[in-house]
Amino acid sequence: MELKFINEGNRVQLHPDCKEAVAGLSPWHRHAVFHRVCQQVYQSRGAAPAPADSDLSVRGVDVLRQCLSTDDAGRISNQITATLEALGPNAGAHGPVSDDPGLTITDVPIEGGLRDSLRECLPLLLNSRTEQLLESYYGSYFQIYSALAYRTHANETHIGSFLWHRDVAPMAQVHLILYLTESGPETGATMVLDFAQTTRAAVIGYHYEGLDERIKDIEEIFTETGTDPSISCPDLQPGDGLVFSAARALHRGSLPKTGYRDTFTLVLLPSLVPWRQDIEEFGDDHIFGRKFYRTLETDPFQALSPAVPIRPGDKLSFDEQWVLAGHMFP
Ligand SMILES: O=C(O)CCC(=O)C(=O)O
Ligand SMILES: [Fe+2]
Repeated sequence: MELKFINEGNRVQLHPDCKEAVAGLSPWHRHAVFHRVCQQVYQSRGAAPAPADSDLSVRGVDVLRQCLSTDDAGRISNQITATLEALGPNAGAHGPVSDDPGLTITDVPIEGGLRDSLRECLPLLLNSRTEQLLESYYGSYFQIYSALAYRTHANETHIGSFLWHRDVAPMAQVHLILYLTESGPETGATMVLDFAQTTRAAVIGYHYEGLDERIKDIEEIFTETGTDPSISCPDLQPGDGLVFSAARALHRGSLPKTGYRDTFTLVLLPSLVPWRQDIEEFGDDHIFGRKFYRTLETDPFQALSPAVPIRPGDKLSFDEQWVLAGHMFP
């Protein structure tokens, strides 16, 4: 299928004649086609991506040291405490809001002074070195689709994203997690398996497991292969970040053994324009105020990727081999 486009300033719009064809693709495929368009636009602007030889490109995970000073990270963590305290005595500032393990994680509303601080963090997180890392991974510009902050309290029971999974998301979706508290075996962390091991797990049949099928110990499935998984779980200081490919690399959070873990996550996707331009044109409500996280069910060809309803019969079926294997493109 040849796609036609209409130029609109720095962006391109899909030609109306092609809309139906693109809408008929699977959500993964539609997002991959959009990514290809982003790569062509990037190259046509004379931007040459650096070689994709970083750990993020080759393995699917990389560490970003000292995006913020330890003091600044601690100050934001204190703002999270103040934000939750202001919501009431049982809003998750000093303990989980209930015994339900699902409520071990407290979403923090990003408003007021906390929002000002996190807005100021964006250029520190996406500094020129990280911009280069991401642009070489993508071969294109990228956008911040949304950002979320959460406080995770100590708990024995791991559920949801604290069990091994891949996010049901466009293959290009990258998460950048800024740690505001220390990360390590005692203090809570994020564990990632690289692309090669993720593919090996997919061959055995472990890939996009639903919430009820996810496991806590990935060793269980690797015993079948006679190999041990090599899990990446770097110790991080407050102010360090972790960046990983959320749909292509198996990962899970690990809960702190005492106290709490504070994190700020950026959800990144390919873009026709540099990430700053979306903010200059549209502000940052879409970043800090999003309530819709099912990024596959969005239209990447429209600015800010608004949600599009999944069409009847267009269920998310996991039968595309390239998706299961964790490839970026079909
Ligand atoms: O909280 C964590 O450490 C992991 C979160 C996660 O699964 C994700 O960002 O996709
Ligand atoms: Fe995840």
